[in-house]
Amino acid sequence: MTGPPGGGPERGGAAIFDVDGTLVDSERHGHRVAFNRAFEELGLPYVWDEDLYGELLHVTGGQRRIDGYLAGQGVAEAERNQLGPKLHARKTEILQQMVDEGAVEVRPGVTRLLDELGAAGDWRLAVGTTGSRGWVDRLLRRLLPATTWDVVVTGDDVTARKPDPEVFDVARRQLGLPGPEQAVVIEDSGEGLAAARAAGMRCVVVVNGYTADHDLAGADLVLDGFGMPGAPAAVLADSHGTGCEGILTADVLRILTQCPG
Ligand code: XBP
Ligand code: MG
Repeated sequence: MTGPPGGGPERGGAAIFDVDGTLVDSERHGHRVAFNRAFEELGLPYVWDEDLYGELLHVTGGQRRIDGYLAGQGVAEAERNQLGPKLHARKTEILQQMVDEGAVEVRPGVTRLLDELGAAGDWRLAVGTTGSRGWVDRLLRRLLPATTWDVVVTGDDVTARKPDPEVFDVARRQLGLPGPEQAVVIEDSGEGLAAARAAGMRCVVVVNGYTADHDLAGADLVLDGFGMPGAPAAVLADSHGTGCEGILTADVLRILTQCPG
């Protein structure tokens, strides 16, 4: 692969991908449906509609999301401590089933970018998600079988959730990167962006229907999709002048890992 346009660096770095909303469009018709089915199975009266779920998504981590919601419904802490883990475990099983049934889809352009990074031969690939290992591994195996991940960090491997940077700090350590500047994070949300920035990493945000109105100040590049040849995404912000024309490529990521400051 020749060097990127604009005389960018020859060597790649590490690309750390968020999962929900980034690699896959998993929230509106995936997790949200799984939560509602778990509520119904346990005889609870709760239904998270699409608008309410968009608000609840600001609480990262499904178990925390359930706990915060139940607290808001006036459920006492002792009962929440019983009910929350049970609900979340069942929801995770339901989501795994939904993944197996093809209910969750990879976002357009993701496979193209991952193939490009793999073919370049000098990129390390990682996942940094708040989601549970229970479904993450299964989803990566089933939906992105051609991608070899050097590191996969999930919500089960950290104590704090995004916007805390722990998930990306752990990914950097496991990748053996000397510093955060060799890594570029690809995220979909304000919480993910804040976590990446707190970890000292460059961050590309690929917004989706739930995150287009998030506070994305400080993102190094913002797109409304990964883009495909002939079907570029909209470039919503390009603070380093990468020259990205709506298709997120390995070259664009390469340039971002070398931007000063
Ligand atoms: C998004 C999340 C996750 C999912 C639900 O994670 O906050 O909690 O909404 O998955 P990310 P779990 O964008 O970091 O991938 O119920 O397994 O947490
Ligand atoms: Mg996300």
